[in-house]
Amino acid sequence: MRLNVVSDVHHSVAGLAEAGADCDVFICLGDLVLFLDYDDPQHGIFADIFGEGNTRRYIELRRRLQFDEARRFGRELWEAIGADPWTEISQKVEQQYADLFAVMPPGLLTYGNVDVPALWQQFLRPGHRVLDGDVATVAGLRIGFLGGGLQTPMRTPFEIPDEEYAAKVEALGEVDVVCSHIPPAVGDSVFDVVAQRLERGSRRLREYIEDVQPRYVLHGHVHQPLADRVTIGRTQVLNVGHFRARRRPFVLDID
Ligand SMILES: [Mn+2]
Repeated sequence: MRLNVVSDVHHSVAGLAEAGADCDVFICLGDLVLFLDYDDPQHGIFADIFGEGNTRRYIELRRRLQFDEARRFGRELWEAIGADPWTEISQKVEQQYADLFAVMPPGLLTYGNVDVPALWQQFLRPGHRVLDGDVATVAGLRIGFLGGGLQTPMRTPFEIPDEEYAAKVEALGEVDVVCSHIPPAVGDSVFDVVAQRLERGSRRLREYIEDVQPRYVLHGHVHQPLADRVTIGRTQVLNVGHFRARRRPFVLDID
């Protein structure tokens, strides 16, 4: 059985329709929205609203981990245009979802941390099945899904408390494949060599892998990882890559 998997789409429409070709199952691990791209300050919702110069400054503050200053700067920008942030942002998120779901292949989908689950429903088309904390069985293969991320100072839109994430992990039971937006907490998987920072992986997911030993764990979230594959016992943990940069799916053949 062939799985074509994408993650971290970040409003990249190019190549998305084709990503579902020549496979038995298409899977998307979320992060559909492009809010802020550290490597591309001209694009994304923040740049659309405030322009490239302000975006560069905002990114610089966050790169230096000055999150309070970045938030203050953001507040000043919003006050200057006199708009309600959520109204503005949600309209732009909806536009990005409309663009993406129009070409999203039918398949199994879960949320990233840069997603707004409440806004997905209206854009789903027939054949789009959303799973988060539950299992799909395809040709006898049990595939468990874990959406979203854990809480960080970045305060991206779909971050959940550790206990809530752990409950979703526990709800999976035994599966053959785990599809999770974030990786397990393993040093080489969570370190981004370009951003030079550790992303948050899940310790509970790591424990689950040690106990249950699924054949594969497929994840995204870390755009430029130190290692895109690690093994934990018999389990292969594979980073499927940053679709916005790759423009093609990760292909996994399972016998
Ligand atoms: Mn991402």
